[in-house]
Parts: sequence; structure tokens; C-alpha cells
Amino acid sequence: MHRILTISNRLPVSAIEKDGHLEFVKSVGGLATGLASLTTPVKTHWIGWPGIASDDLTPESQARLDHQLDKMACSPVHLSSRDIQEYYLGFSNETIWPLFHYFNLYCRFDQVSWEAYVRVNQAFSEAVCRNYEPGDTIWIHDYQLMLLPEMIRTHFPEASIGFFLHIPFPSFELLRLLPWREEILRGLLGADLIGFHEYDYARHFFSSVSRILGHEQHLGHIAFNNRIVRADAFPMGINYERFSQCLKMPDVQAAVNTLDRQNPYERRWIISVDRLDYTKGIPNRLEAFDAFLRAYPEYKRKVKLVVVAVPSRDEVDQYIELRERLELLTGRINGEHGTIDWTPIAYLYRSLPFDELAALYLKAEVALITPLRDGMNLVAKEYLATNSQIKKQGVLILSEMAGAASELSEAVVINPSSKDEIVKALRTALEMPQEERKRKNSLMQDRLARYTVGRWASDFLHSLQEINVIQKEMAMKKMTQEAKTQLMKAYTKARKRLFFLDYDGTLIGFFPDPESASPDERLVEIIDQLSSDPKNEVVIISGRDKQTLTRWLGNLDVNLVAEHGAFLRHRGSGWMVRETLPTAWKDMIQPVMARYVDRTPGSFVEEKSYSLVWHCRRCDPDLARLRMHELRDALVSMTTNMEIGVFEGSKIIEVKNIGINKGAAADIWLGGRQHDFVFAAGDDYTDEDMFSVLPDKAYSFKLGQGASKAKYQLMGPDSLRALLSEFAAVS
Ligand code: ADQ
Repeated sequence: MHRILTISNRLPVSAIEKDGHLEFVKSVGGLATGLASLTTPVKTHWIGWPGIASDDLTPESQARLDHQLDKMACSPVHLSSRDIQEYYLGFSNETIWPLFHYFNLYCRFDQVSWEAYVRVNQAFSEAVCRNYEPGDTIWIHDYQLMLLPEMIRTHFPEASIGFFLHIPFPSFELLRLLPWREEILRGLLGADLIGFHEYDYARHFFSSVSRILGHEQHLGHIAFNNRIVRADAFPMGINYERFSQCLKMPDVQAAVNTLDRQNPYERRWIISVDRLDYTKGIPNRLEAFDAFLRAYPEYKRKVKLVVVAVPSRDEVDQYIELRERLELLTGRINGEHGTIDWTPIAYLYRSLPFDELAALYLKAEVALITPLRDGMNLVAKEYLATNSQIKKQGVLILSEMAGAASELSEAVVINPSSKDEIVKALRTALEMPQEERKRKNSLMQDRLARYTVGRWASDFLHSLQEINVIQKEMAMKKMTQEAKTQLMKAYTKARKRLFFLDYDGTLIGFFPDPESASPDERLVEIIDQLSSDPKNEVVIISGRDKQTLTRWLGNLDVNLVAEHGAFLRHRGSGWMVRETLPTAWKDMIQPVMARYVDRTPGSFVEEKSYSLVWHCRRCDPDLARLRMHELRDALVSMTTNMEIGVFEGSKIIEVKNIGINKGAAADIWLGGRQHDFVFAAGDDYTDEDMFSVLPDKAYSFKLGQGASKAKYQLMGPDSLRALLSEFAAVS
């Protein structure tokens, strides 16, 4: 790997202008430490906004800023106050953030801020273009830059691009509310790998891609715009080493001593640390603490809730309101329960340096983390790692709505909307015997120590490399220019040529209703031109019934194969049955398929002479997937020891006599061996039988992704049509 170009809204350092001087504040965020702790050292170059509006900078100070950032391997994307207002506070934080956290009533859908989002993503793309060197790996972060992968892809089609989303990806029902949902999905699909904290988010992403763009995933991969895109879960960890060893740091020890000095009473601390954000469920937490003091008054004066809220997006209305609400709530609870020498809630509205934060993690006997929705939540992990250093270990109370809950299942897991559950959890935590705390914490510690932020980053980058290898392999199956020239030469030189062309998914795309897939004018023209060359013999080899093929292609000078080879029609003559086969099995299969039609709106059964096909292309994609599995399993167990097979195709389950296949049908034309140019194209499992009987020198093409015996791969019917048109032009 050459370098990693990390791209995020903010650079890891922020510039502040003080008395005409530029100062830098370094962020100790997880991402920067994660990349620094990669096992294979690679150079990292960062691209992002330096935290200061460009209209607040004179040209000289901007030049100085750029120069200093360059020395820190950072390239700035300068944003004006208007950009920050419309793109960052606007579209990113008033549209995407609430929508992706299921706060849709907080969303503003505003054209001006959408345009700003496009404009700023474009500015990031230009910055990447200025910095990109071939061999670099591009890693884009988070919801502010979801259009960027596609934008970069148009400039560098071969670049290796990863994208990681740090917040939840919402279900389709939420995403569909966004007027620009399609653009967002297309933007993301410009990446090679899209990472989420949890598999549930990946699942929502796949479902939206399928419903909005009509592309299905296959084992976590989506074929899109002639490329394969992978999406998967990579739960982000923390810098475990730093948190679990921090008691050895003199600064942390000093901070603990200060806290001890300032708090002479032996009180049990409950801690709550977040950015001040409505998704974090802070008011619920305070109300539950209030209810806890009422329900268990014996804890009064014995416990203290320390609430640390980091100022965040404090120009957005909902954040201003939330801050006021918290202040009122804290005042009310303190006023109601407090005494002269005891304040139940200590409320800090500020960011703390590492040593003070760590000291709080060490002192707290309980961490109360109750977000209503949270991509991951690193505070929960940091608390456990830090607290592991002391003898009397604490208890983590964690919302099931945080991504972290799936890894930290030994915590006291609560539903953040249930005050009652939080009250009970507080009591359970405070009463939990030391042995039990230790046992549970040590299980979680092991996981945190293993899956650190360094592991997270290396796993993501490794997976990105893997998908790039798959893409290279696919590219090898794609025709090179040289192979294409050789193909055209062979075509021109040949005296007798044979074409096997599958129909659905090969010569024409898929339609919700199979009856709509009739050939368009252009297709008829291509086949006509190809077959009118006296040196060419064309065989359309399909699973369709003979009536449909006659209706659609009967007037062309081609050979037809229907029902995968059960019926043949040589050009100029009538249909013939290849073999008469038993069909009594249909009576047994039909009622089963009919039952699935009743249970699956939009599905239907097609009956052919030697097969029955259950179609589900028009159905809800998730239901269709489930029913396909169920039906296939039911049919497979019914048909063992019978002369029929159950096959799964693209949105179909087909049951047919096993003696019939396209390979046997193709052999009829191949048998004479008089052709010196053989060409075959197909897209699904039935075409594999045909590919396997072709002579070594044949040119075979698989349309779409997936393993195949074919020599080459084409992305879809359009690419095949283009190739066939070139043959026709030579003819
Ligand atoms: P956040 O919403 O910011 O992150 P979180 O994961 O908890 O939430 O990270 C907060 C970070 O800020 C922690 O590293 C914590 O130490 C630090 N912090 C919190 N309070 C602080 C204080 N008072 N002073 C100083 N530092 C403080 C987003 C998503 C999360 C996701 C992360 C990472 O919303 O769900 O876990 O990105 O992907």
C-alpha cells in the first residue's frame, strides 16, 4: 500500500486564530489513534476542514495555515461560513443526523442545504484529486461525505476507495423519507467497501439498495455500475492500551487525587458522559435518576450522578433547547432532593482533558449510558477499559439502542425509553456483588483488548484489499482490448460460425412481469443482422416455453430451443420434442407452489410442458428471499429420489425433469464439429450446462457476477448487445 488518504469532515487538528496567531488543537479521537496503531506502518495523509471558516482568514493567514498543515501531512478543504451553515449545520446535522438516528420529526428537507451538501462534497473531491497518487488507498469517513465515493470514482475509476459510516444506517422506512435517497445510495456505492459498526446497519443498507435501486446483494456483495461493492460490519474499538494503563500516568493519578480531595465524603458515583445530543437520551437518564431517588430514598446522600455533556452543534435549535431542558431538569432534581451538604447531580457542560475524564471513569462505580440511538458509543468501552485497573470494579448500564450493546452483552442492558428499567438497573448495579462485577467485566475486557481500534482499522483495510483482489480477478475475466481484437480477427477469418444465445438476462434485462420481456426493435435488428450472414448459425437457447419463443422470435431466421432443451425448432422447420418425459410429478408440486402464491403477494406460477416455475420478482424483496428458501427446502425434501430437480434462479424456483438441460441441447449443433467459431452467452445456472460442453477454443461469456465456466465476463445485456452489433457490422 502506498499511502492512506483519510478523508473526514474535520482534520485531526483544528486551527484557532488567537490575537492574529494560529494555534492548533490536536484531537485524540479514536480514528487518529486507530490509524497510528496499525501493525504495518503506512504513511497517512489527511484531508478535511481545518475548523476555521475561510472568510475569517486573510489570504496570508490562509497560506500560513496551509503550510503548517502540510508539515503535519494534512491538506485542508476550506469552507466558508455559508458552507458551514448550510452543509454542516444544515444538511449534515439537520437532515442526515436526525433521520439516521430515527428522529425524523427533527428533519429539515431543504433544497438549499442539499445543494450545499453536493457543493461541499464536490470541493472535497477536488481536494482528493489534487492529492491522490496512484497506489493510494482512499478511506472516507462518515455521514457528511456520502456523495464523495462516487465523485472520486468518476475521476479515478481504478482507485481503491473505502467508506466507513460512524452512525447507524436507518431502515428503508426511514431512508425513503429523504428526497435525495437515490443520490445518497449511488454516492456510497462509488466505494469498493462500505463499513458499518453493526451488521444490522449493513442489512438496512442492502434492503434500501434493493428497494430503491433494484440491486440485490449476494453474500454481502452488490454488482453496481460494472463493479462489485462489498458492505460489512466492523465494530469500532478503542485504544485499549491507553485507557487500561492510564492509572500509571502521573497526570491521571494527580486528577484522581484532586477528585478525592474535593470530595471528602464516601459517596458512590454514577457517571454519564456524552456529547450534548438529543440522541443520547440524557433527559431520560436524569428523570430515571429522579425516580430512583424517590423509589429508594435510602440511597439519598449516598450516591451522586456526575453528568458530563460536551458542547456540540450549539447553533442548531434542537441542541439549544436540549441544553436549556437539561439545566432546568438538573436544577429541579437538585432542588427537590438536595441538602446543604449533598447535591445529587453534578452537571458539567464542557469538554474534559484526558486525565480528568479518565479520573472520572476510575472513580465511578456505575456508568449510566442510555442513548435512544447510537452508532456504537465508545464511552461505554472506555469506561470498562479504564475501570478494569481498580480493585472495586464498576458496573456498566447500557442502552440496547447503542451499537456497543451487541458486543457488551454482560452489561446491565436496558431499554432507554423505560424509566422503570433504568431505575431497576441502577439498583441492580449498586447492589451487584463484587465477584459478579469482576466476572462480567473480565469477559467484556477480553473482547475490548482483542478488538481494539487498531484491529478495527487493519480489518477494514484488509477487507478493502480483498475486495480489490476480487475486482482484479473480475477484470481479468473482462475482455482486454487485446483479447477483443483477437476475437474480432477470429470472427472475420471464420467460415462457419455458431452462436448460442440465452434470452432472459442475456439478450434482454429482467422485468417485473416475464411477459413484458418481449424483444425490442433494436434487439430484433441485431439478431436479424447476425443471422442474415450466411456464415452464421444462431441458436436462441432459452428456458421459455415454445409458444412465447414463436411469438417473439418465430419470424427470425434462427434456431430455437425452448424449455432448456425439451423442444427444438431448426430454422425453417417446425417444433420437435427432443424426448417425451413423464409429467405426473406436476400434480404433486403444483399445490405446494399454489400455497406459496397465496402466502406471497405478487408471486405466481408459470407452467411449461416439462417444468413448473414459481416467480417472485414482483414481491417485497425480503419476503421473496425468505419464501424462496422455504419453498426450495420444502420442494427438495419432497423430490429426493425422483427424476426431477429443484433449481434456484434469479427470483425464481424451478422444478423440472433432470434429463433436460441446455448442454444436451447445444450438443445437437456442436456434434457435427463443422464450425470454426463458437460463441456462447448466458447469465444463470442453466447456462453453465451449455458452457461445459463447448469446445476449448469457443468464446464463452457469463453475464453478471458469480463463478462460471465461461471464459469471460460481461456486466449485462447492454455490453453483449454492443459486442453482437460489432459482429454484425463486420458481416
Ligand atoms: P459520538 O456521538 O461523539 O461519536 P462516542 O462514541 O461516545 O459518541 O464518542 C465520544 C468520544 O468523545 C469518546 O471518545 C469520549 O472519550 C469523548 N468524550 C466524551 N465526553 C467527553 C468530555 N466531556 N470531554 C472530552 N472527551 C469526551 C460518533 C457516533 C458514535 C460512534 C463514534 C465512533 O455517534 O455512535 O461510536 O462516532 O464511530
